Amino acid sequence: GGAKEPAPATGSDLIVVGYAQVGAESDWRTANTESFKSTFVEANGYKLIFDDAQQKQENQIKAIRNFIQQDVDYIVVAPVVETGWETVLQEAKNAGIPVILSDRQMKLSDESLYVAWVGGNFLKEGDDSVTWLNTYLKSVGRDNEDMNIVLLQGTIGSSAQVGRTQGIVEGLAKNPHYKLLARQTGEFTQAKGQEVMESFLKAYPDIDVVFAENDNMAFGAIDAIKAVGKVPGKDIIIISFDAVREAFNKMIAGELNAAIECNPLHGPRVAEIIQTLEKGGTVAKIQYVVEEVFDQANAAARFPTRMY
Ligand code: GZL
Repeated sequence: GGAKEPAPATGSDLIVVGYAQVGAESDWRTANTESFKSTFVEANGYKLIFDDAQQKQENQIKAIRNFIQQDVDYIVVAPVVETGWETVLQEAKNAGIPVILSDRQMKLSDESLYVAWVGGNFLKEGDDSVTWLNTYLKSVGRDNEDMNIVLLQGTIGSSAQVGRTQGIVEGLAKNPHYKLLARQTGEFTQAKGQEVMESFLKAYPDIDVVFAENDNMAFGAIDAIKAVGKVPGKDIIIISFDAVREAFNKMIAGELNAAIECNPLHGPRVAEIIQTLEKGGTVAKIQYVVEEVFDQANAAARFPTRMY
């Protein structure tokens, strides 16, 4: 007969990857999950065990312990918050299972507890958001006006919130015209973002700018602003993070002014790390993804090629 068909991949030679995902709180998270589920497929030589922790750290820790029990080949974690991971990562190390971090970071006393991290530069994203506001206000001749600003924060203690808040707060502090009236977490969700923005609008009748630490909270803020009869993107400038597809729609519609990209497509990057490790190679510990700033000047042109 013809050339021998390659033996179908059996369970034994698939690389088993356990992914402890944060939850399903945002469009960004959905895209991030999709990136892993489309990368770690049998056709590529993987078996993915996926866990959605519903944004609870104890669920992620349970998932990691589960992966250790199943003796997976690699554990990937998107840590919901930065602290509280030493014990369970030590258990993974004792079991000889390499841990790769994706998306958010962990604060660890022993950096050897994980092999590598892939994600966005949250501090830079925060810096870039204030730089964008400075440039925008100058372009519309409002750089000498006092600006009343509110901040919708992400999940408190997550490195996306910590880095973005630091970049925003430090950047705003450099300009005496910027008055940061209030900050509060909207848990990266649209519903909570709307709720917090409603309370901000009641407390502060003259808000000029909203920073939302992800797009979904910005979408909630847009609805809250419309509900009090104000025009989002005009009466109140809105700056968000992630730059998911719906954010482009909102920028094109003029309701969102800027979206600072945080690329969620970490699947291929993590697969690259695993492939290198499988060959006994070494990988860079910290691997940033490429990120850009989008606004109403470039949103329409860039929208057609957006991947998430
Ligand atoms: C960023 C990621 C954040 C996104 C949110 O890397 O951790 O979590 O900005 C998501 O949309 O909920």
